[in-house]
Amino acid sequence: MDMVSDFKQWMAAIQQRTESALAARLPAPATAPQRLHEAMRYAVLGGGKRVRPLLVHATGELVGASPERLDRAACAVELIHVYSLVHDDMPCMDDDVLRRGKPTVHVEYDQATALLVGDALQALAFQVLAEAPLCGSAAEQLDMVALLARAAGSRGMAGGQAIDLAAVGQQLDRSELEFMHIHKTGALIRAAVMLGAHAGEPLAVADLERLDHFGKLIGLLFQVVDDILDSEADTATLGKTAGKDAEHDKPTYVSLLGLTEARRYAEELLAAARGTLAPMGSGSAHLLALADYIARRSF
Ligand code: GRG
Repeated sequence: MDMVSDFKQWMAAIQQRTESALAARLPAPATAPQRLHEAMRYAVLGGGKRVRPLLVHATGELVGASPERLDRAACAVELIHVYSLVHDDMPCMDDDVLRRGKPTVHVEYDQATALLVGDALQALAFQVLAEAPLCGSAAEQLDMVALLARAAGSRGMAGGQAIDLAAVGQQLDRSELEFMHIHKTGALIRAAVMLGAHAGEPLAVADLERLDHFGKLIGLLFQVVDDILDSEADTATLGKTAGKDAEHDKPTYVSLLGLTEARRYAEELLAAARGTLAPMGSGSAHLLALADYIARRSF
């Protein structure tokens, strides 16, 4: 089988097992409080590319972690991601009505339910990470819990979101934009790589640092590509000015650098990410393929 078909098959298999692992860990819809549990399942199941779980598994494979343990780390990071999407979509933030092709949680249910769905998903993420052995020692598992907490908190994703909200209508320079995205989108992507890295055999510090740097680069890459895709979609469908988030007038890589330079920057980040993993050998094939997928995705 060629490498592209192998990767596609691997990706579909991980997406499927992530769906089952999430479905098994979410509270059953018929149990009380029924409306909250239904809404949690509505938010999490049946959608999304599952990029973060794919990263957990690809990194975990590289370090010989068991797939069942990786499922738990993958669920934890995806639950945090979905919580952030549910809250981000609310009227007090981005005020979006569609997510993953269906009405957002506050539209389908109501705002209070959406708030609680986010809260409960965040708590469930840490429960899943903490409630059974996940790696070599309890101390290392605590490190994983702390790692995810830092990535989600005010010095990670939530902090990045705060910077983003404060930037509406403002001019950000390139380093400020970078700082915001390294936190808002990048921190969780980086944490996904590092959770996978901690779930297997202990790694040499140099290899851990390599993976951490790789995670940082692809986190940024993810956002640069997201800005490029948004800009292309806006220009194609609505005839808006390329690169402007017309709804909120937020700065993006495209508005700051222009489309050509933003594309060039994405290629530069991809090459740097690939280069970082070069010393890690053939075990990193899926991780490299995921970096390519993040760079070349069309949605
Ligand atoms: C509310 C604390 C809090 C944080 C929100 C990540 C985030 C912070 C908001 C999401 C806003 C957004 C659309 C950012 C652009 C990049 C991004 C994270 C896109 C969505 O992630 P994908 O493409 O989504 O992985 P799927 O649906 O495939 O999981």
